[in-house]
Amino acid sequence: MMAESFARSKWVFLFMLIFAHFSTITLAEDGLVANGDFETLPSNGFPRGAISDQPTEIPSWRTNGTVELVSSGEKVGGGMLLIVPRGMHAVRLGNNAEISQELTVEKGSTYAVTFSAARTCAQMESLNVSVPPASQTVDLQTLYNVQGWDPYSVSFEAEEDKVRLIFRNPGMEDDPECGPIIDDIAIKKLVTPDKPKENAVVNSGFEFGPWMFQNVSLGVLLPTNLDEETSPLPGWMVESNRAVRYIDSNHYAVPEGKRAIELVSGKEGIISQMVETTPDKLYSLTFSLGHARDKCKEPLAVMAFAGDQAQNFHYSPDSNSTFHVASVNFTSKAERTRIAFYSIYYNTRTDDMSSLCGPVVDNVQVWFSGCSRNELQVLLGLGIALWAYLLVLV
Ligand SMILES: [Ca+2]
Repeated sequence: MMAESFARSKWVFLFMLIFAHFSTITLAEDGLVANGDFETLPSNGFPRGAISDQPTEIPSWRTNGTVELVSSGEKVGGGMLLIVPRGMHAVRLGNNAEISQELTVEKGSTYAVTFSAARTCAQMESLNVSVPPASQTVDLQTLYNVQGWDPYSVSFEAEEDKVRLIFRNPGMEDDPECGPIIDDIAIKKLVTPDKPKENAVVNSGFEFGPWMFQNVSLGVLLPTNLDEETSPLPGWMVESNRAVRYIDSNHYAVPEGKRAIELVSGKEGIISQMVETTPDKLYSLTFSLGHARDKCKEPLAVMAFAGDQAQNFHYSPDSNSTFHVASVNFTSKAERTRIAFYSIYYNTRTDDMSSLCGPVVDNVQVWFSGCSRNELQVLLGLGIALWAYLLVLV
């Protein structure tokens, strides 16, 4: 009897152990990471006023160096008002300071990290975002909009089930009150969409991309990304120094679906993709060219590249629609053809004259449009031969 109950309790214990083990593996869900908005109350309360000597406790995060929890409405030494992107609190990273958090992810998957950042001083400020060994430094020098902060997205491929997401200020400024402010950190597991049969472009409508907060109207900036395998915008690269803006239909006019790209950096903001083509065939690149209805000052125009073809297109305003379709014909030269877009002009909004904006590109398609000249000659030859044959018969 004793032995039996002992055996039973042993099983119960084993079962509980297994259950406890599995319950600790909770994969990071799409959206804010734990205390990603820095609104969780620290055990000793939110710090008040200027930089304290005590290291700041930030729930769910590990810190290193001078990391401050800043509050909305707070001022720094020079009397400058600190920018808190959303909510009441955010963090500021001092020289070489960092915050990090461990995330449980799916090994081998690609994740996009979305975060909001603001610079505090006019100096060169940047932010290094890493999930070792992946690391990317985002330049915060350019102010893309008048509010002084912007959401950004970078991506990484998970090499382990547990990874550490690190934000570090690589700067060494003289003024200790300088250093980027970050807020609203979210992640999203990316899926690469299947390529439709008749279109060679992956993620042609930009519907697959990084996390966007429903109530943030600034879109998400996509900085330089030369690795098409690990891109926050699956299939696409941003092969320029400056960013392009990923926009949503909740806040912008989007030609098709819920997402599109706004080219906000003139010739310095280029998106591209290498598409699969069959050499020596005629193709058409078609895309929607639009206005985001964000008070962007016209004229709006893009330069579209497809293989060795480059053509510019001006957006022509139409009272019935916010976009029209443009196309470029090209003959493929290889098994991969580069398609790319940039904005010809540097546009700003008419209301504040300084927020950057530009033409919208969406629904990019590359489709087989016919035979090459050589093949046409062969067909023509065959046609003539057929006619000759028929004439002989008659
Ligand atoms: Ca779209």
